[in-house]
Amino acid sequence: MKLRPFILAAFAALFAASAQAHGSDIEAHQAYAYSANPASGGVFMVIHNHGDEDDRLIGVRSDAAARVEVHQSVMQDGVMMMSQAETLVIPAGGELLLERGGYHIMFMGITTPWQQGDIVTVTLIFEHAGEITIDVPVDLTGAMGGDDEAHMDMTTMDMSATEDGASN
Ligand SMILES: [Cu+2]
Repeated sequence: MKLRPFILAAFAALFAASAQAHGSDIEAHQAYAYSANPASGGVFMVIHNHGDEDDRLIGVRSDAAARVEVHQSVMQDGVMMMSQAETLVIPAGGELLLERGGYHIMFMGITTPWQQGDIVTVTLIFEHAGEITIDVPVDLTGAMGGDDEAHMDMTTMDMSATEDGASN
């Protein structure tokens, strides 16, 4: 007789947890992980907010690297620089793009070097939606962001070419 309310409470807690996850307005699409070297890499995706309230990405977490941060890439004097991004808003009914050359989830000190087809598990922490954990496939083919790399290389080459030209 004394046990019953206890069991009911446990079931209620379980039910509440799963209901919350299913009722989330936040959805991640087209996620992929890319690394150009064994030590660091990025995770990219489109985050949709199907709700009618703005949400914010307030943190990221993963066991796949020593440090995981939300970064922003910006072009500064022809050089691609990265800095830790402030809290990112996913507008109501809108989306947030994490892409090469823009916002991305940065993995520094990768635990095991990423191989094509590997899965990187990352937890996104949202102000309203809470924590959402997704399994992201590693795609080293660079199909989506190969352009960015090419632009970066070209920019560097153009810069040195200009400098050479000026000194001649
Ligand atoms: Cu970065």
